[in-house]
Amino acid sequence: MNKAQGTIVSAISGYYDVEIENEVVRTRARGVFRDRKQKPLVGDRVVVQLDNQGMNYLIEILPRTNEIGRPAIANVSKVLLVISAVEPDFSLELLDRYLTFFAWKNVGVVIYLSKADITPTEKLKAIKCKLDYYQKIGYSVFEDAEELERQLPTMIQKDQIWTLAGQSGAGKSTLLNKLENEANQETGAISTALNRGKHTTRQVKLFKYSSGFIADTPGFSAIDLFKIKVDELGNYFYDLKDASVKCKFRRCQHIKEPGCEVKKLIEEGKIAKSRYDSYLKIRQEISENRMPEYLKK
Ligand SMILES: Nc1nc2c(ncn2[C@@H]2O[C@H](COP(=O)(O)OP(=O)(O)OP(=O)(O)O)[C@@H](O)[C@H]2O)c(=O)[nH]1
Ligand SMILES: [Mg+2]
Ligand SMILES: [Zn+2]
Repeated sequence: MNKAQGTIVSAISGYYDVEIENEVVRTRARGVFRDRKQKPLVGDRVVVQLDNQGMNYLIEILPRTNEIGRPAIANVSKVLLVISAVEPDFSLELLDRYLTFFAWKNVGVVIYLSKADITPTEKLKAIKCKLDYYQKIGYSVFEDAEELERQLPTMIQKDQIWTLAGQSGAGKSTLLNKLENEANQETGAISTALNRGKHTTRQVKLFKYSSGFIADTPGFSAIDLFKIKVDELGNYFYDLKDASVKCKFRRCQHIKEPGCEVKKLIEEGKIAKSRYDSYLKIRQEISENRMPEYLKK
C-alpha cells in the first residue's frame, strides 16, 4: 500500500475527493477522525492511503492555516469577493461587512464588480467612483471580467487556494465558469420579486485554476462579525487603522475622543464617511451583543 499527499476538493456524504498530482481519487475518512471530533474540510491538505482493492482512505489531516465560513473551507490564501452592481443591488455596507470579516480572518481580498453590463451608465459611474476609494486604501478592484481573467493566473501562486465569496446571486459561479470553462457550475437566475439570489450553489468545491485552486462556495452569507472584540474592530478597517497612529490616544475608538485623526480625515473628505458609518454600525451590533440566536450556543 502506498501513501500520497493531496488536497480535498469536495466532500459529499462521507466521501472526500482528493486531488493528488492532477488526479482525483475518492476516499473515505478513517474512524479516528470521528473519535477525535475532527472533520475533514474542503481545502484540507491530507495524506491518503491508496489501496488496490478499490478503497482509498484518508488517514491524516495536515495542520490548517485557517478555516473560514459555514460550510467551512480550509487553508484559504485569498478571497475573490464578487459584489454585484445591480441584482442584487450594490451595497457599501455589505461590502464593508465582507471586508471586515476577511480582515479579521487575516486573508487578503480581491474585489470583482459583477453585472456592470446590465447597470445604467450613471449608476455604474457612481459605483466605480466609490470603488476607487477601496483601491486607494489597498484593495485590488476589478470591474471587468476580461481584465480579471488576464491577471488572475499570475496572481494565484502555486498550490494556493482562493475562494469566491459574496452574496447569493452576485455571480460567483458565473465568474468561475468564465475563468475555468470546465468548471460547469450551475448558476441560477435571481428572484425578481425579492431581488435576491436563490442559493444555487450549496457546497464548497475546489477547481484547479492556473497553478492553484479556486473554490466556489455558497457565499459566506451568514457573516458573523460578532466574535470580533469591540475595541479591535478598528484594526480591520485598514483606512481607519492607518489614520489611528496619529490619534491622540493610542487606543482611540474614534467616537468622542479628542485629537482623533480619523474624525479629522473624515471632515477633510480623505476617509469615506460610509466607511465610518459601517464601522459605527458594526461596532454597535457587537457591543450590544446583537448576536443571532444560532451563534449564541
Ligand atoms: N448580465 C449579467 N448577469 C450575470 C452576471 N453574473 C451573473 N449573472 C447572472 O446572475 C444570476 C446569478 O448568478 P450565479 O453565478 O448563479 O450567482 P452565485 O453568486 O453563484 O449565487 P449562489 O450560488 O446562489 O450563491 C445568473 O442568472 C447569472 O446568469 C454578469 O456579470 N452579468
Ligand atoms: Mg453559485
Ligand atoms: Zn481616533
